[in-house]
Amino acid sequence: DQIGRFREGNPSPLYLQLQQLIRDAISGKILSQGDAIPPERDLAVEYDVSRITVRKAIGGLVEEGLLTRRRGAGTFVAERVEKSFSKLSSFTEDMAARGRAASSSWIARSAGQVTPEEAMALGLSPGAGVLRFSRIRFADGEPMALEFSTIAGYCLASVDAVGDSLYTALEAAGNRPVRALQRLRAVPFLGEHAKMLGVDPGHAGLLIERRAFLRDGRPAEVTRSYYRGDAYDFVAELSDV
Ligand code: 16G
Repeated sequence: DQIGRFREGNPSPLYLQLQQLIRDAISGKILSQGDAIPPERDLAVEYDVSRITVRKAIGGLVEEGLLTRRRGAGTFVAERVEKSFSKLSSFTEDMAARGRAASSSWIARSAGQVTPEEAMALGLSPGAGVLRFSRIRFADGEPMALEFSTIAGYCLASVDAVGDSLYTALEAAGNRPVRALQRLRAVPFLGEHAKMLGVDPGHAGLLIERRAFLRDGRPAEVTRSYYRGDAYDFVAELSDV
């Protein structure tokens, strides 16, 4: 049996225990993205629980986005990250919300003077100080995105203030952005970028440029994020009121 067993004497409800076993199996790579979850009735028999319990467990994980249902085919470990296009969240938070561990590796980081292009993007004056961060972003060790960030110098004390999460560092400095503009564009991954993400040259990517601002309206960030096209769904809620 792939998924593990109930722990004896565990007082929490069975459906939650079953959810935990499935989560553990996914984080322990016993179940991988795209793998099928055994049919409801098999799980019910195997764990000696009702089908209602199994349905509730699976339903909850589907709602969380950890599992997906494919009509007529069954339930699978979700392969894509669904990311809100309207929420000002960070990569680390997006991954945590899906039970995945975010990490980064640095390509480069430096402090310097704003370039003309950055000055235009951020609305900063020539000569203003900025911090630059280039990173590969991972989810559970799997490369998901490349990010190139320029942060206005007044937001952070130094490049060393940033560990794995830029927004955590900005928040700690009292300078987490509260508003942003984003632009999304389709791009192929080529050359070095494809290599860093471990995809074939020409692989589909999504470039999102975010310009983010502090509560007082001053610019904080301009970031170009290159997300793997096969790993992301961008979702937004639209209304006409
Ligand atoms: C997201 C943001 C990016 C931000 C980063 C901070 C998008 C399109 N981009 O990737 O602008 O710099 O999160 O993440 O959402 P961190 O706090 O994990 O470093």
